Amino acid sequence: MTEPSTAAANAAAPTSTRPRVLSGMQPTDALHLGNYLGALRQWVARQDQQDALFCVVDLHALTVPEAVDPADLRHRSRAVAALYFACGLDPERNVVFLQSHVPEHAECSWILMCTTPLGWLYRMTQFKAKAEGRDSVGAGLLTYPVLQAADILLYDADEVPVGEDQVQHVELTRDIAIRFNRLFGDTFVLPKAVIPTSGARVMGLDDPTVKMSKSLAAERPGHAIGLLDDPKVLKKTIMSAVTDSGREFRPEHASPGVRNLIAILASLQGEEDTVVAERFVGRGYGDLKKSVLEAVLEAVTPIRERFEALMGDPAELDRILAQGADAARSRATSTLARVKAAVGVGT
Ligand code: AQP
Repeated sequence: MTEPSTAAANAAAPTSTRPRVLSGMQPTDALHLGNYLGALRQWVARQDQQDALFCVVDLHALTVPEAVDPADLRHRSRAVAALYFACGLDPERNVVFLQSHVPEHAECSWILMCTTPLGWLYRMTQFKAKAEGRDSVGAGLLTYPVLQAADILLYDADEVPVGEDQVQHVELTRDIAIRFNRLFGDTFVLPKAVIPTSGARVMGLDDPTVKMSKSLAAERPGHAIGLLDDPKVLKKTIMSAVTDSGREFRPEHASPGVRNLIAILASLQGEEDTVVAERFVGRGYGDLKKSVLEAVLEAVTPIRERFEALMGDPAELDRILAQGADAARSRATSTLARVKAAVGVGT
């Protein structure tokens, strides 16, 4: 991996005609195909057309403290960064960093927390889903979308490339910025979510009525296609995917599980769902699953190989992340100074 000198130079550049982009992932568990098709792949595809920062949002991983093993979190955060690079993000063209290395995120989040109505947070569907059935819920689970707003607003991001499940949070960020600007004068750029045309919502293979998610993958073998899963595990997961009682593919009767497999294959092959569906009319589900397996292996095998090489040189990975954090901080400090001046603190 090469020196991220351009990333640092980009960070110092005052403005750019390219859209400013910010996105990130939580290092909660192993990343899956939904994370790749919904987010990572478009980060990589557009890296020449944008001025982008990508973080590993490790502070967000603390929202369910029962699930936190400190040594494991430290390792996972680096592993997620390595996976960003293994999927093709170039540290020379993007600023890549760990959220906790830039303390301005937490400080900005506090100021935004004070202007965000509680009702807005209680309405978030992710909060409702993640709080459901728990005896006790930490305040961070409720307020983390405000930290996410700080992540985005600190970098004057115009665009936030995410999967469909995160659109509500990006809209909340926009509302938080609008409210702040109204109360304290124009301070924040208003961001918008950008979702991919395919792969924006990959569903679980064991239950196609729920989205593929890292937390469910940790509890349920067969739920997700892990980007780093062993080929044997991938085969087992994909060949056991839930379909329906039929034997062959009929588009007009396709169940959610079958439609999910078609959508995954279409997204991996860069084709329309209808075009892929046409090819499988009258063919057995086994054929469809084998094609999905082949397409998945073709996509993830080089990613896994690059990931292993990157994880084999932890000092180099840390060096790149330290440079990313410096570049991110130089932008975050100037926005935070603007925010503090607007509200009358820190001066
Ligand atoms: N199933 C999915 N299909 C398409 N995109 C998806 N993303 C997540 N699941 C799918 C996108 O991946 C990015 C990861 O964001 P995150 O790590 O902040 O968490 P998340 O959205 O809550 O993702 P997970 O995998 O479901 O994690 P857990 O289970 O930990 O909550 C986002 O851009 C997301 O839209």
